[in-house]
Amino acid sequence: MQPQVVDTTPFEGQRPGTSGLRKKVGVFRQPHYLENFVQAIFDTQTDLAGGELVVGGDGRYYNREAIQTILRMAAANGVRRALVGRGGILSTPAASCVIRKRRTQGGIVLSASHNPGGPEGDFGIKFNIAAGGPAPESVTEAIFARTQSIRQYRTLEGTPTNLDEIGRTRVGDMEVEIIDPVSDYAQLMESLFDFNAIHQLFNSGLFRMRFDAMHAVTGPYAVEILESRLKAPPGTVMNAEALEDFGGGHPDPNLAHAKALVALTKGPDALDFGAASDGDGDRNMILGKDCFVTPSDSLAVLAANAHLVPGYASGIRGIARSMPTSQAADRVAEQLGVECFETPTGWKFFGNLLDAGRITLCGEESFGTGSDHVREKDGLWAVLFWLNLLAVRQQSVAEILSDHWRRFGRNFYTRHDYEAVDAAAAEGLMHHLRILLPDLPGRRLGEQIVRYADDFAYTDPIDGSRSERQGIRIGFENGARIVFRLSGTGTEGATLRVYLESFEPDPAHHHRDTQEAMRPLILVARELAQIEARTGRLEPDVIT
Ligand code: VG1
Ligand code: CO
Repeated sequence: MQPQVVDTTPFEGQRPGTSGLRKKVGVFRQPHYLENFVQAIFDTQTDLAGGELVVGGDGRYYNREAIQTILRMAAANGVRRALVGRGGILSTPAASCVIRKRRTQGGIVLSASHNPGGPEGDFGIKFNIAAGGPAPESVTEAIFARTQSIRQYRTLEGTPTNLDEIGRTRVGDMEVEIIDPVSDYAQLMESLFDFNAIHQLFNSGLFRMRFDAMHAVTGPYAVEILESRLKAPPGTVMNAEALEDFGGGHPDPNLAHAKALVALTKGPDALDFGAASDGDGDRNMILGKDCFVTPSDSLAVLAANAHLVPGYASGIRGIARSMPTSQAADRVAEQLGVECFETPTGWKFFGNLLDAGRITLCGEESFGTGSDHVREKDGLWAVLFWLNLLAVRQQSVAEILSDHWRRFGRNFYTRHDYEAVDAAAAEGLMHHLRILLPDLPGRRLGEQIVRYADDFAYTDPIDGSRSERQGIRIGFENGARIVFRLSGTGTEGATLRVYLESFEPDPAHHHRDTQEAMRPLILVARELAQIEARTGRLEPDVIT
């Protein structure tokens, strides 16, 4: 294998977004596009030379090709050893688990998460640091800066690596170990949860569940953990086969995209429990019989009940939630007497708090929940956590949720997404809101008085780094909030996200329909942001 230095020129727009660099497959396939970004990683992350690197992805279209490119470039850049999931597969939380367990210098994770795959779909790449988590902004900015001045990259010529056989091989001078993508992760799950109790629950014959892998990466993980180790009946995992295009679906576990699963939890023959995960296995949706647990509530419930689960039996140290996530978890933190942090959107902002031992659990409204066991959100972990609670509490999902609301009050919550909006119109809308901000406090909007209105900025309590313009926040006297943000993961136009939250202390009103209960606030948000006039949209594309 001959090392080569290839001349190249910079591409525009290689700045990572909320979670890595995401573009259409066609963009990634342009000659030198992927190579430039990967070389920028090696140029800025100098520990990788002579070190170890984990490589894997969610198995989407272009995953295998990208991995061959990365392995050749890693070898040419002096990486000593690469650990690759068999078939090029590693779910995002499993990649984080392997980086930590094997103490590597980092990992390259290939995924566009919940975005559709296939030749016309999306692809993505992100770098995770030695702690196992997504690179912080200082690192992603350094990588981006490098992509703007890059002139050359290093690679090798040679035959492709066989990714499908567990064992050791070489690329140039670099050792490559193809590892089982599931075993380290499954072992970690066994160390955290009471597998016996969950097995008993399945064995009772009284409990019926389905896990929808959405033809994405969690298929093999869920089959191994739920069906093989926990002995759930075969077929418990639906859409278990991981496909390059996710079967043409949209691997986003929410009420809009996991309709078949949702239907199974309704009606006379309803399942007791339904759960799903996304393209790369870091998101989760939790359903009970006729019952949907919002991700914000899920975080709060897990925090309030963590002491019932072996891995968290000694209590939790603190909780963090992303800014748009509901304040349900704050109430639990207060009662537990632990710290609670509000961070910008994106898992990278939890890393320092987790590393410093300030928090144990964290979550986002976007179907992301996790803990200090890895440095990514973790879909199957959340499902196992819920199963463990159901087994110990011997109650239904709906009972646990109602109980929780009675204890803490209910934070009604919904997110309205306007997708593929004209980018300039979306920027204009945000600008319009920013101009309104100073005049809002004290003003009545609909039924409520505004208490504060700002553009969220965050100073990391551990390293002091500052992140600005993280979303418009409007808080009302009664605890309700409206948040406006533009997505940082989309690949087409702009996506406007409107997050709405209102607090209801009275149990007599806890079982109202969310959209109905929140109608007045929804109308305030639409009017204030002039959504229809500015985007031409009457209704959101996706409601979660
Ligand atoms: C979205 C979510 C955010 C999440 C991110 C990555 O980002 O809102 O909470 O961390 O996706 O999740 P945005 O910028 O589009 O709102 V995943 O499962 O794509 O790694
Ligand atoms: Co994801």
